[in-house]
Amino acid sequence: MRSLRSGFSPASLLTGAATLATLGALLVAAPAAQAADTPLRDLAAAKGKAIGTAVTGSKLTGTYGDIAGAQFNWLTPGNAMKWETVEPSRGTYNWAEADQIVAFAQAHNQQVRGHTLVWHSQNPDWLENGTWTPAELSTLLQDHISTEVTRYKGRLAAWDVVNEPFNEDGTYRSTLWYNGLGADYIAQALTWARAADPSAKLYINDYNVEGVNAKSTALYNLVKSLKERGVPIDGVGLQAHLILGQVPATFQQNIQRFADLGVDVAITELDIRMQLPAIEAKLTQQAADYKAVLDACVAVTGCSGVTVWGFTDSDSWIPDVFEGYGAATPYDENYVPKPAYHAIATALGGTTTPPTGACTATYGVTSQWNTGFTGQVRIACSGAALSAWRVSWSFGAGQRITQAWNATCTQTGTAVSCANASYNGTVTNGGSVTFGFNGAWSGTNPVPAVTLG
Ligand code: 9MR
Repeated sequence: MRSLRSGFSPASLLTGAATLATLGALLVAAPAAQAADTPLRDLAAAKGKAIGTAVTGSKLTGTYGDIAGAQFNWLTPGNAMKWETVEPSRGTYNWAEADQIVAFAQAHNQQVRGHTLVWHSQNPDWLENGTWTPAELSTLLQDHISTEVTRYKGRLAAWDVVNEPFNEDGTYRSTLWYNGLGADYIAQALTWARAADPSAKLYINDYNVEGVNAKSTALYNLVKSLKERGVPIDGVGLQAHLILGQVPATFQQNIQRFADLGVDVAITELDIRMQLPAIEAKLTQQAADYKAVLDACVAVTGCSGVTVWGFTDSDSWIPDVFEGYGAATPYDENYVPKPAYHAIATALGGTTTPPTGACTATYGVTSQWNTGFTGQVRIACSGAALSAWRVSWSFGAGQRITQAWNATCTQTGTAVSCANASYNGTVTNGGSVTFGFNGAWSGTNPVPAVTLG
């Protein structure tokens, strides 16, 4: 349904150069109850723990950048430091995204976990499809590690040197490296990394090693023997890609046994996926699961901290890989903190009372031309619901709404107020409603702060 609002000025005719629209510029109105909460990074620091997130460099602006900078004290590049990213063709390096993330971290007083130097996945085709003698493979690996670790020498606190070396039964995974160099590629990689940057902590990182099982025991035995041999190994990364309701009962015991070996333990890639839709009962269970993971790390001195694998559901690998699953991170896709966020805060000693849920309005400009623009507002609920809504904002730069649809909008001076139409007042828990409008602008067209009430 599309209804023309009466009572608005027609779009004024403007002259001058057209300005390119900032497509999709978004501003989220965070519920007031959450604005005063202590950032996770401050809570974690008070406990001497790291709270980190994987990030995508190109997204580190706007709300995504604000949250990444404000809430976390560690960052891991999700893909930017992988071999296929940094050396897509042999001898041609691309450090742009990795450099950007490291600079962002430095600007925000954050530590960086480098990820990852030796893996069976996300290698460039030239490497994966090449035919190499063991000697050539060894040289390639040494050069790669030396080049990348040296580039960030002194600026990274830790490296996931070797990623995912084991099968589920605890045998070594058959990879380019294992097949070409034997199991000792791990010791060699660690030794080369130490030589390139003696100050970075060196980790072996794997998944499905959170509880005591055959795979984590193989990792345990490897770390034990590396230490006995004097190979540089400082820590183990337990990735923790978990499923709702399935935090292993032996999680803390497992962290403790690694810590007792004298290595750091980091939870490096935490997410907890659920079958969609993300109804309230699942979000509540997810919060309990997040809390169990954080509690286990807080309880063991040798657990250095927890990194989530993306902090928002809009930047998570889960929906792409597990069909029908998602909602695995602490913020929903509109950057609204979920119960899981508050569970992390609570586990880190936060004292605020978490709101049971929230609805937020998000304003975006979807297209813009020299005299006009089309905007949209999305109202989304997570852990809460609405039966009617009104969204208000102030157009500080003289913008005028000329037409609205899926809402009844009025504008008095700069003040705009849009209420639900007869058919879209209900926003279910986990659901959303969108309305749109056309407007006129001149000079600038900044995104206003919107209020949902
Ligand atoms: O988050 C990463 C995603 O963007 C990539 O498409 C994917 C490819 O395998 O890798 C993801 O990160 C992985 C991490 O590097 C190692 N552990 C498993 C993670 C999820 O696949």
